Amino acid sequence: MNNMADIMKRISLSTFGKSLADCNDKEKYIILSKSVMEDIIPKWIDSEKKFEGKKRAYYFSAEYLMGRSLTNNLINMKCKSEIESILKDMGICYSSMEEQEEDAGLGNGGLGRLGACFLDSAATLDYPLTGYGIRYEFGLFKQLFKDGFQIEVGDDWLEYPDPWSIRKQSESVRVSFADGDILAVPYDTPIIGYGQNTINTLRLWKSESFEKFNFREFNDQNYDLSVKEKNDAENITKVLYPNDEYEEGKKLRLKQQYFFVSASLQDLVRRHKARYDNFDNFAQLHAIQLNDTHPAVAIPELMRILTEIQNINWDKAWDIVTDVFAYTNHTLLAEALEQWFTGFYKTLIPSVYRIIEKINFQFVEELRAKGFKGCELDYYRIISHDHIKMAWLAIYGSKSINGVSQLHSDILKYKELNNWYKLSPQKFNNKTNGITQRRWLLKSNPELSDFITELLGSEDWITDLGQLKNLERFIDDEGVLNRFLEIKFTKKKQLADYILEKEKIEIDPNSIFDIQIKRLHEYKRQLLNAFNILDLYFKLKENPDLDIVPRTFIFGAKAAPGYVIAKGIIKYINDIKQLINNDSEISGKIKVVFVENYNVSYAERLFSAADVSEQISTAGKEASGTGNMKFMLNGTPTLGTYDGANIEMVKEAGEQNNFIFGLRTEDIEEITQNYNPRQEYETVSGLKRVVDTLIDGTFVGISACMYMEIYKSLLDGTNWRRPDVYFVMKDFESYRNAQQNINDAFKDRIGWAKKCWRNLANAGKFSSDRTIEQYAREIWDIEKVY
Ligand code: NBG
Repeated sequence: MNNMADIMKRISLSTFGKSLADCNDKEKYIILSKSVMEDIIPKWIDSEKKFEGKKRAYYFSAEYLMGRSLTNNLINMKCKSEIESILKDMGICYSSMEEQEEDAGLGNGGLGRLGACFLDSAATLDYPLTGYGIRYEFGLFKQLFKDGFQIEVGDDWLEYPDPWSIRKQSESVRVSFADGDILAVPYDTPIIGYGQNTINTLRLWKSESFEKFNFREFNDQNYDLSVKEKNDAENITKVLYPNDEYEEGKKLRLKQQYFFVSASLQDLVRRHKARYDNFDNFAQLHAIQLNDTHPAVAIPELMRILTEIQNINWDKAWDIVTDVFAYTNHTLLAEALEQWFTGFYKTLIPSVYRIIEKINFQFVEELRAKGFKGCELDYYRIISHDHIKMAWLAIYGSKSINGVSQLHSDILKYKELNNWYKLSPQKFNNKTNGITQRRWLLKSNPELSDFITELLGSEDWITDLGQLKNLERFIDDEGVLNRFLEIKFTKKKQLADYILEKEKIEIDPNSIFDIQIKRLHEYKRQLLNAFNILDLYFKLKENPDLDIVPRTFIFGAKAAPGYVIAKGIIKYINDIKQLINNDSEISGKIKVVFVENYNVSYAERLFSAADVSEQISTAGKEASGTGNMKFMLNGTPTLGTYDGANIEMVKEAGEQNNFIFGLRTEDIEEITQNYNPRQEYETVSGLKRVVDTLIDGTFVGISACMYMEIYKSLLDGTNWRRPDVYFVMKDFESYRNAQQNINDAFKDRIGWAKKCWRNLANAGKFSSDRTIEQYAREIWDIEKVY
């Protein structure tokens, strides 16, 4: 990077109107990022050119959880140390500037982060993949704790302008709703592949009104009305819905979906028409992946554009559409399957609704011709009981449907979507999720990364994670294993310092760091973890000399603001934290931390410092999980159920190097009918004692009501749910045993390091590079362009 210092000085003057020396860290961060952008942009333009005329893939996703960009970009540009030293010469400290960047938190959890990892991998592998989505003005809420309760605060991530995106005003498009037209303005962010050979684009749309200001209303002194249209339009992309694995039938949410999908498709069609005068080759040049059903309205929208605007006949258009789209399913939870009330569609986007009716009609006719009738046929109706089933629409309109781990894809095929599988078996396939090693190892754990490079004698693993397998040869090398343990200790100390600063809790890096970080949901069973902690606490109270390795239990989780039980569980864990951390009698043998505002940047610190990875969902409920892979990549054994990708991870790294417990999917199927958690409650030692803390006054105050609800959900159920639907009580004993095994195994330091090492060495399969290769070859049919 030539003359970086000069560029920064210039940008400092033009952006902030003062000299660099007078700028604060935040301003300096922006100046540096803008300077980096100046370097990227010409390469970005070239990269765009090399894809011209080639088949390209498009990722349609309502969420992208990008986190911070600065360091990641410098790493992928391979110029981080160079920049650091230039800054040092200028008297600027890189790390304090790095901390100034807001996380781009435009996603809820795994689904949005997967999109971000995919973009990184595709660019690194030189695949033409463009991300399309929504530029939310407010991302996922910031979480605060007040007396242990979660409080949500707006995430104003654009308070300072985002230096990584460029507004492309001239490429705006018009999106029509029944109640008026909205302007969709694109903001492009470069996605820099590792080594900078390819720079792809993430294009996010912002909603604006055509009429920014109504002069007549203003003159009539109707000040609110003078900006009403502007405000209404901007509301569409104002805020990300904070629901994870739960769908809310809100009109605004539907508007968001249609808004970004329509804008993106219009963008593709416009570009296509600039080069070709018909659509005969459209499917040969476009593959669109629907990230869950949130963008599934793309299917009727493309039909509408092709038939009503481009005047292509219906059958031909349908052939194009069903050759372009592919759909990824991300959940097995019934409450997360999107259905839209037809009334919303009819009033907001009637022209699209009419197309869905036609698609539904066509499908029903097809099925009738095949001999389907009665309930058998009714099952498949896309519109039924005044609702549109978005998954049905996505499956019918796509050429491919995939789950995100082998278990999940099998459950889809043989159970949840078995009828669809029988209808079109060739559409079904699996694409086990992955994560990018650039962010989740190279960036977040440079210490371990350097060590790996040193041992392997090359950096090839950065773009070919399978190379980690070659670390197996050091499995009996105590020198290596000790170095690994030292590095882990360093990461734990760094985390301990950070937690002291942020959470004001002192933790001991010699204790076992046992970490559960993910969205808060009953099926993920943070409650199981909490019960075991309490059980251990009570045992320590009875016997303060109990021989255990000191443990630090760390949680990080946000609950959807309207999810009462999940919020109750957060409060409960915070209460447990208070009880335990303030009890001098147990002399710090166990500690509990619930980190505030868990996000991508916090995650980077947590994954790399973990000794134990908690992946304890009810078997058959976690579609894949990707946090599990981030721990594994940092050499952390999994304490987990046979669920999602855990199964494949353990297959790679060996069950003996992980701690697997609990019911399996087949057990659950077998016992569900007759399961009565009261039996466990009465007979499993210690269980009643911990469960009763929900109601016996151990924790008092205004949370009592929430706890009563949790208690009842475990023991009594409700009229819409069996007691303990997630089998917390049933799995308690086996979980506790697995925790005891961890305690025992951890004492043998070298034995423990070997388990960690096996996990690290076998994490290669879980690179999102592998996943993207599979999507590219098996679904999108796109080529790398160098
Ligand atoms: C989530 C699943 C995870 C999975 C991610 C990414 C939704 C709807 N699903 O198990 O719960 O890892 O998707 O595929 O957020």
